[in-house]
Amino acid sequence: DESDMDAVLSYVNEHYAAPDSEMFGIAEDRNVIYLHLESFQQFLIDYQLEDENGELHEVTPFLNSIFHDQQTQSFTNIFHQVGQGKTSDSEMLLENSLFGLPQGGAFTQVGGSNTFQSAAQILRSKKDYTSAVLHGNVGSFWNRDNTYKQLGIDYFFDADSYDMSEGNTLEYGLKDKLFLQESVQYIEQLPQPFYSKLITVSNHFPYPLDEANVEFKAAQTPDDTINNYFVTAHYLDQAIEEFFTYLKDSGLYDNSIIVLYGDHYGISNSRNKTLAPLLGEDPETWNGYDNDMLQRIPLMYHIPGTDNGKINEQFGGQVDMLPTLMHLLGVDTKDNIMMGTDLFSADHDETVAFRNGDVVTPKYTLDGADIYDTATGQLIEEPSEEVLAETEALKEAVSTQLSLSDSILHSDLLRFYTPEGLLETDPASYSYQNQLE
Ligand code: GP9
Ligand code: MN
Repeated sequence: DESDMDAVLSYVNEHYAAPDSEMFGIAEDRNVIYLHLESFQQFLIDYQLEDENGELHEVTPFLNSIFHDQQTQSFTNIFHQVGQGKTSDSEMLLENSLFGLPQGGAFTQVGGSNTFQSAAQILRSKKDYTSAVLHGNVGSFWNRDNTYKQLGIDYFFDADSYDMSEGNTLEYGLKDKLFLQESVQYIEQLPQPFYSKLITVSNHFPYPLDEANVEFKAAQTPDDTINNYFVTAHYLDQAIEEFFTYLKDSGLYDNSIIVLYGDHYGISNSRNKTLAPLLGEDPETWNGYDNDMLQRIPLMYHIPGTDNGKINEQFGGQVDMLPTLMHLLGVDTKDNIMMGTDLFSADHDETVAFRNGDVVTPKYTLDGADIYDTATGQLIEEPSEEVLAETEALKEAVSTQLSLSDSILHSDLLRFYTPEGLLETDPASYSYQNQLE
């Protein structure tokens, strides 16, 4: 009930990480363009697949160039934190800095009824932003159509806004190249500044692709899911490259911040021993630590016109994306209810929670009952009292963070507390009909 909000408020006050003064506002008043890289894992970045002649082929050359660009703040130690809600859990994390639920999908269970203090709503309130989500699949998938109204998303361009004719789609919707090409006309018409998210789908399990679009040779393991993952990732890379060209042609590029992120793993743990040799690892010694390290996803803030881009090694998760973005846009988050902290802040909390309660920090990786040294990957077989105390505290911290997030969602706690200056969301005012033409 209402008093549960007290625990949330004191956690948030204590946990708050003040912005770094160099980074605060470096993307002020720019349009935000989130590019959702479906099932995209960090290991693909700079990865080269060896063919049967021993030749190496870069899988995602364009994304690699963005990763190394001086206009990009890139990260190498960001982990996905989704549960069974997969894509929609990643959306919950980055729109609200709240975790999905321990079971099922939060969008499905509470997305259509809860009160939120979302990115869209904060930016509308403080900076007069318009907001939009674009996705080439039916709007009801993951209950997005209802959830986005609760999030205060102004425009939702779903399958109805795209040419979904037979040859244009694969199992999970419109092919990425077509989706991104058609999307530009919509974002071009949005009142600026706008906050937008484009959700791709072609790099989705089990990674099918029509012959005409295959421009990369599959891997040669006994597992076709793994083999074709590289093929669809390459297609996604090309689609993103084309999209950057459209952005430049439309004039939107220069006054936007483009944020690229992976939503969750594409290769499940049960397949990782087959993947291991492609990563130069021995399947025989593959373990829980190795699985955990593969949960890293890309996160890149591409800010045209800047030149202080670098590859950041801070540890963090998707829960940190909302405060990080707000601070880049020059919006402080002191009064907001967020479970994560700004990745650029000196006070950023590098304790990363997996949805199942496992933990990664720069020092320890806690996988079930196993304790690993994160830097070396060594299993700590007989942990000292000190190590036990430290790792217990980490488990405790993560369990507090997850359970406070769960109580917010389960008890709809945000209806009891509105930060100063945050406008009320009116879900009934959105129909997602009669959108821009
Ligand atoms: C469907 C797409 C896929 O619209 O976003 O969701 P996922 O299966 O990855 O959760
Ligand atoms: Mn997904």
